[in-house]
Amino acid sequence: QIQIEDDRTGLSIETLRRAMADNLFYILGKYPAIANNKDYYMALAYTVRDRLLHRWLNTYEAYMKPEVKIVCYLSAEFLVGPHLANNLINLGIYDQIRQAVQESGLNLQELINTEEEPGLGNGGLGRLAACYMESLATLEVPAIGYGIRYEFGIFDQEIREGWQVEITDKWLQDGNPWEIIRPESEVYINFGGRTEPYQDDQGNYRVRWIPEYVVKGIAYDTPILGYKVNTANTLRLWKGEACESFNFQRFNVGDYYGAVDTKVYSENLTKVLYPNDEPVQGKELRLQQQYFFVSCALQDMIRIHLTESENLDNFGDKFAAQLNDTHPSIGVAELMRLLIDVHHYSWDQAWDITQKTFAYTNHTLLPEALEKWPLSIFGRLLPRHLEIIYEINRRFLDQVRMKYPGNNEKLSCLSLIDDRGEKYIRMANLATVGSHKVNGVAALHSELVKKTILRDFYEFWPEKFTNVTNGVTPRRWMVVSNPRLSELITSRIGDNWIKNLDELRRLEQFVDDGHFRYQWREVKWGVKQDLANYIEDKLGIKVSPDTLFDVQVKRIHEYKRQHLNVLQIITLYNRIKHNPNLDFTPRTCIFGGKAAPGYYMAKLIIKLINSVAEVVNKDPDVRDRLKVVFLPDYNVTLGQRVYPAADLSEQISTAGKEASGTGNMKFSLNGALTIGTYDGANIEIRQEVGEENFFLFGLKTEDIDQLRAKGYNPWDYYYNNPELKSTLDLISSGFFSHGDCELFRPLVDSLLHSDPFFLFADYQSYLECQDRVSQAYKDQEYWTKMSILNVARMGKFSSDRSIKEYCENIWYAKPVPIEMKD
Ligand code: DL6
Repeated sequence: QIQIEDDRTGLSIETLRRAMADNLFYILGKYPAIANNKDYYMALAYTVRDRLLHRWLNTYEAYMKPEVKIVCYLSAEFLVGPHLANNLINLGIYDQIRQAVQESGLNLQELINTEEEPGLGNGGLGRLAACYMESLATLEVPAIGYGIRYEFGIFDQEIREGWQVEITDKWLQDGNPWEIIRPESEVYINFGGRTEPYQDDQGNYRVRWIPEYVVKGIAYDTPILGYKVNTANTLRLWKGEACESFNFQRFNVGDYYGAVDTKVYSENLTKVLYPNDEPVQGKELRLQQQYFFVSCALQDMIRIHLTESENLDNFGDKFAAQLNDTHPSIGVAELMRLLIDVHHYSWDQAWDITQKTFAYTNHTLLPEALEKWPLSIFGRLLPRHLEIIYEINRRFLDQVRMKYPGNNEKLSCLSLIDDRGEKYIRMANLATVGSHKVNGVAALHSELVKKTILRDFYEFWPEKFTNVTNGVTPRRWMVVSNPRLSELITSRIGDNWIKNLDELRRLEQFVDDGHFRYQWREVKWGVKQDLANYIEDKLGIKVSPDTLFDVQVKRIHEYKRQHLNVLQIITLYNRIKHNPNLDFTPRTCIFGGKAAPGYYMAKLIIKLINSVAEVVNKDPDVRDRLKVVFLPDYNVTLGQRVYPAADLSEQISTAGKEASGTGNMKFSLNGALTIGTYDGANIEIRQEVGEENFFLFGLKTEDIDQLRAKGYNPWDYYYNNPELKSTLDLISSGFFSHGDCELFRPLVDSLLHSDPFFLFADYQSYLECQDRVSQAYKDQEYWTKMSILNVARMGKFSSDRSIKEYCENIWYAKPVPIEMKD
């Protein structure tokens, strides 16, 4: 007997199979005979979505209750990665679906592989937002993620003749089965124009904003399901649309193209994600994007609040809004505007609500990433906000004057306006003043925030500053991406670790169990073999899982020092060339990562990696003991293949430059050992896993400061270190560039003449450390013990822990378990 509901919710193999076939026919309009894997993926995705809709709707309803506090994560980026496998795991229906798919004559993994991932982020910051959304749901904390539904996400990377080529990312091309459009949640966003004072009926002085144009924001919702709970939170991404998509007035006077002009203009707003290039100052569209999504979010929050409350007095109790870096920090001025101009609160009331609502996370100390907007652009686009920012600044600087009478230096540093030349709005200052808490993303980083970029604010408000060390979700980064290791772990300690990562500690008891170590190695070997197959398939390069897989995957940036890794590889190559029978631990050096399109040096580093690969991989003297591979188009999906297969994780940034890193956590959690500097979360990882299970090298932040103060001269290192010298000379000689001595000159010259990221200073220490790695890898039993201990002690780096800290210290938000109603 067949019931209709069954098809949407049932979990028997037979029902799942039928549901998929129904969706294939009724949603995709295809018969099995003409359907391809993409069609089946879509049919399956709808089948899964059906099964989480009940949870999603029940969750939404529960959040409407006045006493429920909702965390609103405001982020210009959400790098969520593919949804299907994660939803299967979190729903707890992976095995049923696999069987149903198999009984339909298909292979689940193949369907999973066809999913186009939404690349709505550049790297760490966007991926962190995604991990946090998943943990919020798993911990049953009410949350909405607010961001932008970019039509084109981060570009796809191809490698042609060793160079990066950027290809438009068309992730929406085949449709997106996970999102639901919510036309009823539309909002209107003003831009440009002017402001005008007026008196209302009661004689109050008010200001109204008469915009030049208005854009409509349309909400697209994606459910973010927690692991084995009923909570399905919402990721609400906004798309820009014209208020009126067709202008009849223009059409009637014969202006056919003008008739759709505003549509084109408005939709441009959310067309494309900005790659994190050089400074954004001149990029007006970027400021428009930021204001657009933040205003959409705040208006949405106000609407939600007013459905259950009469006024906004308790807005700060209903919502905690987290500013993910300064990108959404215009929200401070926007909430003030909404409260004062639209809802008629007094300045003081509005300011209390605003400060109570917002908190700000800083993710970088790099000067080029610190946002400041020229006043000219800002005032033209957001005239009312400029007035509000001036008033916030006036009041704030009065407080500063009170504390530091006559200290103009302090006023100038703390001011929201930089007026030392062309005037700018300093977004980090705005975010700090408008928030009740400011946090960095790892212990060292949070200390550096207090000592450097926000030093004067820290002195002024020490209690505002705190740290929340980043974390990653073990559901995606272990259960989904490394099922073999997850199963092995579960076979020994049960599966509670998936929700309580500290339980991994229980693995320590098996570290001396030879059979367990054998199984551990087998798992690693199998996953390495999979990656080796992938590499051969994609690049035609044969690599052996018996070699040490030494991996550096992350955005390409000089501060991350992929080129230090390359210098090391060339040095190893030189050693083999000088002594072909050298006792050498065979290594496969794997790289992956995108360079920002406008960042020439980063692109040249990619070219260098590929050029070195070309020479080393085919040199018969090397005898396959050293291989170099650059994996094109590194993204979340590829990360899921790579982290589990690594033996060695390269975390070699210049000390003080990597705010936290999260790749470092994903590697270690999957049993790779880290070679790393004293930077970001490396420090805390080392503390947790034990000094003896971590390969530390290089200068610390204070050493670098001293060296800089003393006068750093890279030439000294070049002349005094023969291996370094011959490595550099080999690059300059054109050996890796078919005799072209000019190709890599910008890189080599930058190192010799300034070396801003202190590669030469760390080179020797790095090489010696790599020698220790090679030595350690020879003793596989010992290496396996270190690998197990790494995994066993990584509990701290679950994003569940980070989220609990945010809830306790910053958001004051509590779990709300969802009861299922029909
Ligand atoms: O906090 C997430 C992530 C850190 O792990 C990285 O260390 C850091 O570089 C990254 N920061 C950015 C900065 N972008 N902006 N602005 O992506 O954040």
